[in-house]
Amino acid sequence: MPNFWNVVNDVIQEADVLLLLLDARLVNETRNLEIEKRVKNNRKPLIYVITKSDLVDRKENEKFRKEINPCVLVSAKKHLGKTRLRQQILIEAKRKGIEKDQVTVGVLGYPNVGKSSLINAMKGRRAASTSIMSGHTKGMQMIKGDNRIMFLDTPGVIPFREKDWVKHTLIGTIDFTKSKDPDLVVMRLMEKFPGMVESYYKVKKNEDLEEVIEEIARKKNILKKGGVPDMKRMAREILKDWQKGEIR
Ligand SMILES: Nc1nc2c(ncn2[C@@H]2O[C@H](COP(=O)(O)OP(=O)(O)OP(=O)(O)O)[C@@H](O)[C@H]2O)c(=O)[nH]1
Ligand SMILES: [Mg+2]
Repeated sequence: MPNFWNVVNDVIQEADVLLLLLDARLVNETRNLEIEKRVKNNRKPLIYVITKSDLVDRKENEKFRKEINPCVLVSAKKHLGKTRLRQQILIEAKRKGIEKDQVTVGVLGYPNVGKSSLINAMKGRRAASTSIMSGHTKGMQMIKGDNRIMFLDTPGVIPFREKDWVKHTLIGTIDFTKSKDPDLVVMRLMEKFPGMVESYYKVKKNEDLEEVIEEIARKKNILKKGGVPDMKRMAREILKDWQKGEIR
């Protein structure tokens, strides 16, 4: 993936207020301390925005509210939290003494967390291009939200030295078609959310996670020659359903 940090740095300079978007299913995993540090060094206000809140129980995310502040829960898909977010942006701008008619808001985060989708939801129509494939937005894009707010969409970035490809596949930074060992990722998913995959595919829980994947493959008839469950192909299908937000 190309290095987009130069775009992110420019946006941090340019914006009055920054949003750091976090995926509701992986809030801690999508925090980016490098972005947070850069925003802080520039003395700009930062609002944490938990996206895709339609994919989790509300209760799940309430606990994060205490740790990360200020924090707004949104769903671009269901159009939730938009008014709260708008208010919070204007509050932060005022607190910072920004007197301009129009506040410039930089939208930052990991690839695929829903930056472009949120901007579209705030605007009320499609203006920023979105995709299930990560790395979709490739440069900065200015999009007028309304007469008070101008959004700057950015390409997603991951911390410099972070090489955790399993985590990146869970987040969707690496998409399911490109994952080398999808079975390892699915096992991490099952460890993180016990019972979720099993209940989605309606199979019994089993301490042996490989057997769970095999069981699902048998049920779905995803088999190799000779009728043996095709673990890798099944795991890739599971990842696809996860990345598309079907499994929850
Ligand atoms: N369920 C659900 N899915 C969402 C929501 N917001 C975005 N998505 C999905 O997440 C995927 C990525 O959305 P984008 O808006 O393109 O994400 P991005 O952060 O701009 O991604 P890059 O430009 O690649 O960094 C798409 O498949 C969207 O449909 C949401 O609120 N709920
Ligand atoms: Mg985008």
